[in-house]
Amino acid sequence: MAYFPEVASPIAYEGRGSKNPLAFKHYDASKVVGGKTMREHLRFAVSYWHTFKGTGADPFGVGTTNRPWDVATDPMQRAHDTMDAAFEFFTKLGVDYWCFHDRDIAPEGETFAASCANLDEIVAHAEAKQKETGVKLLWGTACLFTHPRYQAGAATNPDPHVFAYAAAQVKHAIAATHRLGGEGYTFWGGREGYDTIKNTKMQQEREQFARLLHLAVAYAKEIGFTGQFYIEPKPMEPTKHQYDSDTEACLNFLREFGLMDHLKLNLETNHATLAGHTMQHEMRAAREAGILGSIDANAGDELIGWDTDQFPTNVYLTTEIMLELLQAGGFTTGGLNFDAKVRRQSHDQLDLFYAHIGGMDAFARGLEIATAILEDGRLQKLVDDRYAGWTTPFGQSILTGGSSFGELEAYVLANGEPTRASGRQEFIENLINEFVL
Ligand code: XLS
Ligand code: NI
Ligand code: NI
Repeated sequence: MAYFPEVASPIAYEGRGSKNPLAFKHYDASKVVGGKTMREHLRFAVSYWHTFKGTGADPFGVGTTNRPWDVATDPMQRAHDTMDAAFEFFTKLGVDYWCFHDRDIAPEGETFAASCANLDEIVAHAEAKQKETGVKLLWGTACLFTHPRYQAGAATNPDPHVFAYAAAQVKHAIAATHRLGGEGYTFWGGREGYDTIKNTKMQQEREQFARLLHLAVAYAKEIGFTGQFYIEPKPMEPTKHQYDSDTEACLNFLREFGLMDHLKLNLETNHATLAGHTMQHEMRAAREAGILGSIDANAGDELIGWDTDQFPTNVYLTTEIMLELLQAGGFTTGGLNFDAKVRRQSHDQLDLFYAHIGGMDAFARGLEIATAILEDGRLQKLVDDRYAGWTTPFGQSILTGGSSFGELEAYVLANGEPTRASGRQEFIENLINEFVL
């Protein structure tokens, strides 16, 4: 059975002039931009939880979607139907990757063993679908935040019994990811933080979280899983505070617990803005520390203060993201995962296509614009010129520890007041608009 009968054939690239809402205007998979095809640069993934399991429910209202794959009375039948719908969607959209949580694809059973058996059965189905379609797994993860047992966190729970449960669940989720040839595995600590600091041992909980990650690294080695592990920073929501609140907090955590060699970051746009940063800031901090791994592509709302996970359509934003990504040398194991959901009123099947097509086009344009800005070179030259003093013998001697306070004082006495240089912010913004407009 076809779940998306309105979309008869794979979405095609029709170019700028096209008025067909089911066609790409900018994303041309095989077009070469800066030495690589768009497909190789962008590595798009669809997230299973929003696109196939999202109901449209929000804190004020029930679900609004009516999905034909979610109707069978038996939950395992629904899980199989959903997997069929998902692979029909991936192939019609023309993406190469997908991402999932264990509990998105298979329902929790009566016991832990029953949950694992459910997962194994559905993973076998997914494996067959991947083989049939060539679609690959970007990353897998475990849902450690929905079930009531995790109300006080998973790895960071005050009860070691819950830690053990989380560890057992992560073990199976890594095994499932490995079986599906996943290129990565993500840790997003939804409840790995606190609701109130007044009942919390913060350092104890941070140590517990590090333990879980070390155990995961050891298990990956044991089973030969060579995919990349990622931490996905988020400052809050559902908890008041999450320990992996932003790139710099994660860096401190990874360094403190000896995990720098084992994990990179999966950065999400709406999480960056919740943390009071831009996505470009988060990417810059990760890139310069060598831990920029993957991206959850979405966008927040300027006025709504929660993780609205909207589809990214703002070309200025995608340009900033692609500028950082290109300067990092592009993805290796990571990709652009649309961790985004259609709005509550966009409840029919076609909306899922419109949303993803728009996101893919916005990133394709962002890629072209960012490539042009970098090839032009004027922006980089402005920045390099701004710091040119640090490349002189005088600047270098400061950086390499060759000058004392006394020598610097002598320099100032001899050379007087520094000349101030303009930061040229407006000039730079206009320069970027030369390419965007
Ligand atoms: C929630 C997170 C989540 C992770 C995967 O805010 O973005 O969707 O990406 O657990
Ligand atoms: Ni995410
Ligand atoms: Ni999110």
